[in-house]
Amino acid sequence: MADGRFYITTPIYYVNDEPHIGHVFTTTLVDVAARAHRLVGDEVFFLTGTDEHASKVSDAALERGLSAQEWADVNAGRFREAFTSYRFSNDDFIRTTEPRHTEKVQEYMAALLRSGDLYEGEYEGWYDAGEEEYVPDGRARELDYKSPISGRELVRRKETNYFFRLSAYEDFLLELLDENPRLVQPDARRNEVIGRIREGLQDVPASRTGSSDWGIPFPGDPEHTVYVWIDALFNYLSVVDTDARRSLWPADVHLIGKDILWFHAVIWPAVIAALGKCPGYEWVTQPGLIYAHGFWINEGQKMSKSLGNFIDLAQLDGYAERFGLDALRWYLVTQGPLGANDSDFAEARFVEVYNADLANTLGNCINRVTNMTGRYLGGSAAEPGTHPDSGVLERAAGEAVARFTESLDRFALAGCAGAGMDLVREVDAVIERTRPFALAKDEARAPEVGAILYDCAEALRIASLLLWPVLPQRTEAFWERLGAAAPREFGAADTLRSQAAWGGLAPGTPIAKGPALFPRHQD
Ligand code: ME8
Repeated sequence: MADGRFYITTPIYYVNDEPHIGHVFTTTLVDVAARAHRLVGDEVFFLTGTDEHASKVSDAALERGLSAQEWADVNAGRFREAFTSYRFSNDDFIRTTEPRHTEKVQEYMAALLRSGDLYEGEYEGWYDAGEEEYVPDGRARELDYKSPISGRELVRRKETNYFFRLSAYEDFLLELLDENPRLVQPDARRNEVIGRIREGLQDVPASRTGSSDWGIPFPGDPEHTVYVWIDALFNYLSVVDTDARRSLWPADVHLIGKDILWFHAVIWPAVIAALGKCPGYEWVTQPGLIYAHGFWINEGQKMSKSLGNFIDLAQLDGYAERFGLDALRWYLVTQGPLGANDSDFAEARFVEVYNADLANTLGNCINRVTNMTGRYLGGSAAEPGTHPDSGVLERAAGEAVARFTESLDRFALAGCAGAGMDLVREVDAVIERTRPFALAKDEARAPEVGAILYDCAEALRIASLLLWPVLPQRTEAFWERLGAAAPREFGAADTLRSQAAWGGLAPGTPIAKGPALFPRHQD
């Protein structure tokens, strides 16, 4: 990021089923971060995609009488379509069945075999079939031999496999985490990871054998396929391991859910370190941040396949139709489990937040300012000038921009959104204090009215820039009313710094009234 490049990833999602709120949530957060970084002028690369070689994919295909590839194609198509309809701004979409990925994975595995970090051996342990992972013995006992995710019994399994020498990386990982306190966030997650590493690391399987040949053939031993988790993690690397993209490495942010923290905060850094020691891969260095968010629950209940209560695309689309896509994004980002805790997705809360923030604050403030500009100023921005609250909004806008960039640096996306919305609240406060609607009755005070409304419109212009990453559609509609180019059309020189400079709104600019951007929702 220091070099103005910003590479951010979502997990790649399993294609045993269609997308649900969890997938939309993580991808929305990454979309917001990607847009925010583009806004501050970074060259952004936003990667998402699908993880296809899991046995739950081939099992689900079998149940439907399809080949694993056919079923993967169906669901990868659903993910792609959904992500297009949600207007995510991803720069690439990787499917792990694509040759650009499978060929690279074979090269990485071959290099790790040569270095000795992969070896053939026998393994017996407690296996969580749904999650496709072995659970260390001590942890399996703590979990009462049940999967923490699905609740199903862990099974005792024995196999001859290739293994990754994770145990050799215990000290390395503890040092890495110690020297880079921001590598794994939030802190609660970081502490959890450190605690578990201290309990001791076992080597982990890197290949599988069995009835199904669904997977990437293991180099030199086609009886084996590459273990799906190693295959999947490598997507972050394979996609940018080309002459044109290699300079994007390392990823600045891997955003994930707390369910897959271990793979990203322990196995992945160890694999990176192992590969980085291999000739030709010295450039493969550690990521900037591995950020694990919490989970959504549904109306107070944990979501699970067995309960059949996942908030699915049909429900999310329903919210987007009733309230707009931006409103759904706003709810996900401002009310979602961005930190270590879980959040409840509840319809009543959605409506409450929509009305409070979007209808009564942002939408209403834009209405007030554009209506008053129409009524008192003939519909265009007046000259700036002095009034009793002069300087208040200019200062507030400067502070909001600073808070936005500072929040972005900490990956505090709700803070970025809050910076924009608090500036809108400041505009409301100035209107309440200065009362332009009352001053307008006295013709002698017309310049003051013009000056107040200039400040209000200018602050709203800047607030809408700060809100753009979360509310791209409606803020662009507002910008168009101000006759300004939308942020998506910004050139390289039009970054937040230049565009948010106070005074960007030229006097005389027509400020069109328009339909309510966020109509109040009545039950
Ligand atoms: O784990 N709340 O894929 P996956 C919030 N393929 N986010 C949720 C969620 C919830 N209730 N449920 C799921 C995999 N997620 C692997 C990843 S990466 C190299 C391989 C989100 O389809 C969250 O981001 O099970 C979680 O990490 C991800 O979906 C898991 O998606």
